[in-house]
Amino acid sequence: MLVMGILNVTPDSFADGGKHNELDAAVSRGLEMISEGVDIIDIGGESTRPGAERVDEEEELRRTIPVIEKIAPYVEKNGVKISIDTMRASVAKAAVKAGATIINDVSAGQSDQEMLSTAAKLNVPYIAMHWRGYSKDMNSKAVYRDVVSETISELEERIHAALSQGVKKENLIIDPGLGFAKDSEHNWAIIDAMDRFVDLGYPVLVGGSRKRFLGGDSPDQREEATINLTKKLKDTGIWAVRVHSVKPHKEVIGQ
Ligand code: PMM
Repeated sequence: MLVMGILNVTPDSFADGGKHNELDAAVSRGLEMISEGVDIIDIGGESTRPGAERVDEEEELRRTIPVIEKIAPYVEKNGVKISIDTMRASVAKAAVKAGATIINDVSAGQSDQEMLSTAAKLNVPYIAMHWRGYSKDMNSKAVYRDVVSETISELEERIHAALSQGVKKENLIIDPGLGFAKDSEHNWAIIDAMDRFVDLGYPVLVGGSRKRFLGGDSPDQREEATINLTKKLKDTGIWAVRVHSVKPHKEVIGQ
């Protein structure tokens, strides 16, 4: 099981804030993750937390591309990959040009009409996450009769869309989208049924790190619960966990 380390380049991501320090802080966190044994660094410039507003394309490019360019020279020799966490085809394209080799699209092609064909052309692994709409009002879409079956069938629709736009089967990775249009009980039901997602036959990425369903009043208070989640997922056959802290998860996995 692999560890994907989260590198969010958003104004609230680095404690000392300020645009001047943002690039340096992001690059040094990326290099720190490499030294901790990360497998993939997931770089994103748009917050997808519940309630978050969208950022414009120019700002997303400004936040992410320089970080990728600066980290890219260090990744290959350490056997690490960079993924770009974006819903925009243009950002995915620029990121791959700058050195990213995986596209992580939380909307699974539903936000940008050009995304699936762009991913097909770029011919890199493409992560398709279960998504019902933008963060601003996604909580109102957390309505299910059977969350596991519905999440699976909606993911299957996205798999079909990706394949029909030319994304190769061997490049597809799926993600149940913990916390995206899902209440706490929905997230836990999905976690308990992880074998059904693995059985779909695609590598499965799970991103539960520090999310609200883990309890606690702030993201920092959810670190222990995040580590326990990785312990729980360890033997389910999933491909990777997407987490903020790399080291404890590498330890749990035992690599
Ligand atoms: N979660 C967030 C952002 N990107 N990508 C994937 N594939 N899966 C996720 O669960 C996911 C994601 C939001 O979490 P953050 O604000 O802590 O980055």
